[in-house]
Formats: sequence, C-alpha cells, structure tokens
Amino acid sequence: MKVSPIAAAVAACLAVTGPAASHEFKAGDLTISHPSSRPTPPKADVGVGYVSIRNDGTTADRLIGGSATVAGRFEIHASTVEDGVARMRRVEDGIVLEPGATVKLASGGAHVMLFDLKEPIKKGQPFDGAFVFERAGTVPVSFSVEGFNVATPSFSHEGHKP
Ligand SMILES: [Cu+2]
Repeated sequence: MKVSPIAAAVAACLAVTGPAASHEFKAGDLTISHPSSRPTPPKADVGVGYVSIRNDGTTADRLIGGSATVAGRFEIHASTVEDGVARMRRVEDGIVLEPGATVKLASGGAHVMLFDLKEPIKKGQPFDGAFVFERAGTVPVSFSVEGFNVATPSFSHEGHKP
C-alpha cells in the first residue's frame, strides 16, 4: 500500500508536540516548514501567513497560491521599501523556488495575506490550508497560530499601506 502525500503530511504534523513546535510537510522535493499565522483582533478581516520552503530537487518550482479555511482569499505579497516607506504589493507570478534554496516568507519580507477572514485567528488554534505550486501541485498544510496580534501600529496591513 502506498502512503498518500496527504497521509504523510498529516503524520508529519501529528509528530509535533505543541502548536509552537516546528512542523513540516513534504511534497516531492519540497519541504514546507512551519506554516504559521498571527492572532487577529475580533473584527479584523485581514491576517498574515508565514512559512519556509526548501527545494531539495534539481528543478525550480514556483509558489503560485494557496488557501486557508479561515479566509475567503489568499494572496502572496512582497514587501518593498520605496523612498524609505514600506509598501506591499501582490505577487502576480508567484515566488520562484530555486533548486537547493530555501525561501522564507517572514515578517518584513514576502508573506501570505489572508483576506475576508471568516473568524478571528486565535493564538494556539491552528487552522488548515494549502500551498499551491506550479510543479508540486496543491499541498495541504496546517498553520500554527502564535506570537502577537497583527494589528499593531507597526504591522498593519490595512489598505496595503504600512
Ligand atoms: Cu501584505
């Protein structure tokens, strides 16, 4: 009997001992490490997502999208600094995952934006989602929720401005 990729991913996730522990998901040559999000205030409709993706293969892949159960819309954003002002824009053509490289979506850099939240994102309450790759296809993951509220003055995504 062949173990399905989904079963393998679930098994990998169950192997962790707590929500803050690192968890990872495999899809072919890709290792998707520690998908995570931040808590949101009660009426927020935007959240964030972070992840680290390593490509151990010999062919480039591309992160082109995803989904999350808590959000109506999932976008990949890049952060740039223009004239000393931090701005975000949607990445239309995805993020390239070069062979041998690890790409990190993290605070201050490229990140996932979760729009049209159906419910607040709560610390310690993981939610399901998926990343979509050009070659590896759709890979189900679980996002852990940790850290501080996203709606601090220094980290607001409202109106796509800093
Ligand atoms: Cu953003």
